[in-house]
Amino acid sequence: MRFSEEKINRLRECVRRSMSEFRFVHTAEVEKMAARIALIYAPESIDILRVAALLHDITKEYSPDEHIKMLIEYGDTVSKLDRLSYKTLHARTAPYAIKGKYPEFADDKVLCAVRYHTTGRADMSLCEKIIFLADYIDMSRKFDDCVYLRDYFWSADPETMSESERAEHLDKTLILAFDMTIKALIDEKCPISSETFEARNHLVAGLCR
Ligand code: DGI
Ligand code: FE
Ligand code: FE
Repeated sequence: MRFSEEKINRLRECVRRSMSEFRFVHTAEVEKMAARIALIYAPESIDILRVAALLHDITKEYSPDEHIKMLIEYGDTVSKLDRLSYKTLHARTAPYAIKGKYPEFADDKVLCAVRYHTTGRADMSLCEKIIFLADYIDMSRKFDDCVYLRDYFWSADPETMSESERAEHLDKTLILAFDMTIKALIDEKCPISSETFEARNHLVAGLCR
C-alpha cells in the first residue's frame, strides 16, 4: 500500500475542514463506495482510490471565476465552451490544488482519477472508472438516475462474476451513466464536453469488438 491508514485518516480530517458539511458527507460516501467497488475490482489500489475519492471535489466550492483564474494562472486555455460548462471546471482545477495543498498525495493515479471524475475520457483506466462510478452512485445521492445506476450495478452481483464479465459489467454501467448525463445535459440545453463523448464512444466501441 502506498498510503497508510493513518495518512488517509489525517487527510480525511484536513478535507473535512476545507469544505461544507454537505460536500464532506458526499466526499466521505464516495470514499466508502470507492472502497467497496475496489474490494471487487482492484483490491491492490484501494488506498489510491480512497485518497482520490477524498480529494475529488476539493475545488467544487470555488466560483466559476476562481476556477478560470486558477486555470489561466497554470497556463491552461479556457474556451467559451469551457466557461459554459462551468460544472466540469472543478475536475480540472482539483489536480492543481492537490499538487499545491497535498503534495504527498499527488500520485499520478490519484491525479488522473480526480481529473476525469466528471467527464471521463477515452480509454479510462480502472481507477478512473471506479472513481467516476463511486461519485455517481454514492449512498448519499438520491436522484432517480443515481438510484437507478446504483441498483443496476449492485443487483447484478459483480462479486460473483468472472473477471471478463466483471469488466464488461463495469463498462456497461459507465455507458449507462454517460447516457443519463448526456440526456440530462441536452434537456438543460448545456454543452457536452468532447471528453464525455469520447469516454462513451470508447466504451461502446469496446463492447462492440
Ligand atoms: O461534483 P459532483 O456534483 O459530485 O459530481 P460531478 O463532478 O460528476 O459533476 C456533475 C455535474 O457535472 C452535473 O451537473 C453534470 C455536469 N457535467 C458532467 N459532464 C458534463 C457536465 N456538464 C457539461 N456542461 N458538460 C459535460 O460534459
Ligand atoms: Fe465532482
Ligand atoms: Fe463528487
